[in-house]
Amino acid sequence: MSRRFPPVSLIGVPTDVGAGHRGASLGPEALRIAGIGQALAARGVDVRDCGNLSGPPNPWQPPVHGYRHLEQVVEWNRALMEASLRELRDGRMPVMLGGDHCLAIGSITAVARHCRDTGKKLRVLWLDAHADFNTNEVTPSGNIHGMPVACLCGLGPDALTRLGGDAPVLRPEQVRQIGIRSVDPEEKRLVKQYGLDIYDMRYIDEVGMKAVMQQALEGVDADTHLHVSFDVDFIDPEIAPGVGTCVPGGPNYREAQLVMEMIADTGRMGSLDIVELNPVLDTRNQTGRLAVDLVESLFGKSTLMRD
Ligand code: B3U
Ligand code: MN
Ligand code: MN
Repeated sequence: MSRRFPPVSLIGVPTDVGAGHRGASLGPEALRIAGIGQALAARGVDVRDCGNLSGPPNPWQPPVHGYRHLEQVVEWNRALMEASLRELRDGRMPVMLGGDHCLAIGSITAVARHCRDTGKKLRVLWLDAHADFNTNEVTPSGNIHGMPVACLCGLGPDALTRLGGDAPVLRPEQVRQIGIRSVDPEEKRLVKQYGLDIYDMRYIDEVGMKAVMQQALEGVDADTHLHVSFDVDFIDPEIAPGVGTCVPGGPNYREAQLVMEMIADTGRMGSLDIVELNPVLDTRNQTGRLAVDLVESLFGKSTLMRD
């Protein structure tokens, strides 16, 4: 068994209630078919597949007060928070197979509670094309997958901001966002107001991914729990077309690999979300297979002979 990584629990969360396209609900199965369990086991990681959580169907209704499917989003997130917390308390690393990105509210609320109980410092790496910092007042869509970072920072409905009891779950300075290239006009104002640390594509172009990751990981030490929230639309859609909201100009294969390798090198990743994979929009599970390939790098598979 791998000495570097704790045992892993795969938690499937087959829902797209927070998204603007149907299909992310099929993400968990696409990741399994792409071999996520076997790939981690081959790296020497002790893997348990907990199967899929269950929750309400997607009613496919328009937004109410700026939120689409709030009740269903709360229900799925509550189930995920409880499942993640169980695995964390059992000494295991929850790897959430999403599902859309609204689910990060549940996974990260669980991680934050666990960090509070164990005295660890929490750092969140948000790999995404989007800042996901909308509120019901400024959202262009009402889709809650565009709001999880705001909710975790205390901006949102009580049912989501207080899922675990206390709010806010996160202070903005605990979050680093990487790969961002689509921020809505009012959302831009909010991220500036809250002082979010955003490494957007322009900055990545200017200084390079290595420097970006060194900065994003600065201060991560033995007392840090690193949560990685990996929205698959982070990667350039030329190589990762299987997502609902493609934004051109993302990290290429090598840049994405470097991100994962540098996270693995810290040895501090304690939890992971893999979200927004939409097999309905994919070609022959190309994006699912790429996501698994990148997750292997997160678990220490280096392209060079460094292990
Ligand atoms: N910012 C837009 C689009 C979006 C956010 N996250 C995704 N898409 N995947 C919104 O609807 O909030
Ligand atoms: Mn996202
Ligand atoms: Mn996104």
